[in-house]
Amino acid sequence: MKDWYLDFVNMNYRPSKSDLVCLFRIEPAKGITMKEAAGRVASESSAGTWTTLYNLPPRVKKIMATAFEIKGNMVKVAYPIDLWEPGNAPQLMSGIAGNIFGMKALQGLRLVDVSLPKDYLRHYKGPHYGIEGIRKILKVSKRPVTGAVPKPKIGYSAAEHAEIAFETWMGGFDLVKDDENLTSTSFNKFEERARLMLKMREKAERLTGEKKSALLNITGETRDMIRRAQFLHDLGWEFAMIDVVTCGNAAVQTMRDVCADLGLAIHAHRAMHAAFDRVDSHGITMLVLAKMMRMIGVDEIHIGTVVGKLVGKKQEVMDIQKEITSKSVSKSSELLDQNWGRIKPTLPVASGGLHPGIVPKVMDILGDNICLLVSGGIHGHPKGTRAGAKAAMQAIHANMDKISLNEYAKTHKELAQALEKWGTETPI
Ligand code: CAP
Ligand code: MG
Repeated sequence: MKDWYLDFVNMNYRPSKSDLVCLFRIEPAKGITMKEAAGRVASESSAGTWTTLYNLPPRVKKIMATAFEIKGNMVKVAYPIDLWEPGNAPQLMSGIAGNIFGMKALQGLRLVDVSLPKDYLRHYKGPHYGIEGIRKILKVSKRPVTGAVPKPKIGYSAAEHAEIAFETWMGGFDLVKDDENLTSTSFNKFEERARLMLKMREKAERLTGEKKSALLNITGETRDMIRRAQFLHDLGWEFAMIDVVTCGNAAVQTMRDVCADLGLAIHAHRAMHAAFDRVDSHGITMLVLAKMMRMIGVDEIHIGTVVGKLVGKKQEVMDIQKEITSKSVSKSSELLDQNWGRIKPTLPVASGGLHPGIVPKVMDILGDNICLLVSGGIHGHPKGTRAGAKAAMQAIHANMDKISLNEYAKTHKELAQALEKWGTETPI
């Protein structure tokens, strides 16, 4: 059947400065050449369709995408800027991450990276606070920002939740985070939790002399999120947590401005990301999701730990960290070049299966300019939450002072007790 897919392929094309460029990993279906597959991806994600048409207005030619580089399975596609509505993040994903994933002509397709040109980025504000802003709120300049989720992740009453929060703060942690599936339940209403946590925060700040805060989960229908953000603001909280994948780009765009106006930094949980970023041969990388979230403007986002309980290879996690914290990223085999201009950096969050015994391993890979969430790894401490948080703080200080955990444990009993229980192994 005659088709026009190959009109979307031109190996001599050089992207213009204003083109948005995507890097795809393409696995053609049987009987389809790589060039044809590349043309189909470029066509279906821009101005093409499955058959030749007869009365094309000349404008169509100007917004056709072009597959311009094929190296093995890796294909680069350039998209004219006029294809994209300024400031419309859902529309971008409907294009570069839409129908193309379902084409029968492909056995597998992965959106590996997207290079956002200045002409596109300029319609987004990026993080309101960014890394510097978060550190200023918490008065933590050098070490990792620390936090924990009460565990089990759901089931406590608001009062029980607040009690655990107090213990976590008294153990030296900066933040207490709601879990991704805790919003407002019959046994733990959002408003009651936010009020009771406030009382405990004030008590912990008085007793420790340290700044404490919380990542209260406002996830829900957007109007509920606006109401909850307003409620947090009225109580004097400084952060709001959003499950950005289940809420969607549009809601995150709305909440970026609502939270900025209310003086709330956004903590982005990425629950559901592994539904599309886990399988190398198909889906969308966490790198792309993290770039979209920095562009829209979350202040911190989970990127993985490499050594914890959840998937995330070392190179991948380090690439994501580089991408959300740098002013610009130069291209490599897996990365496109990216200039972030005036968009502030987003703080990487490492969480998932961490305990004091493996905190140094995470810091050795990701450094100190991160938010470390250690949850089961403090509540499971033999002497309880407060001792667990102390043990995690001791592990952080040991690493920053370049002292081995075993050495440090000789004079820090909470760390010794944690090592006794968990050693330095990774939980599965
Ligand atoms: C971690 C966690 C986080 C995961 C999310 C959980 O708890 O609260 O949601 O870290 O994964 O529910 O498992 P633990 P990621 O510290 O007790 O494991 O950070 O990779 O998005
Ligand atoms: Mg969780």
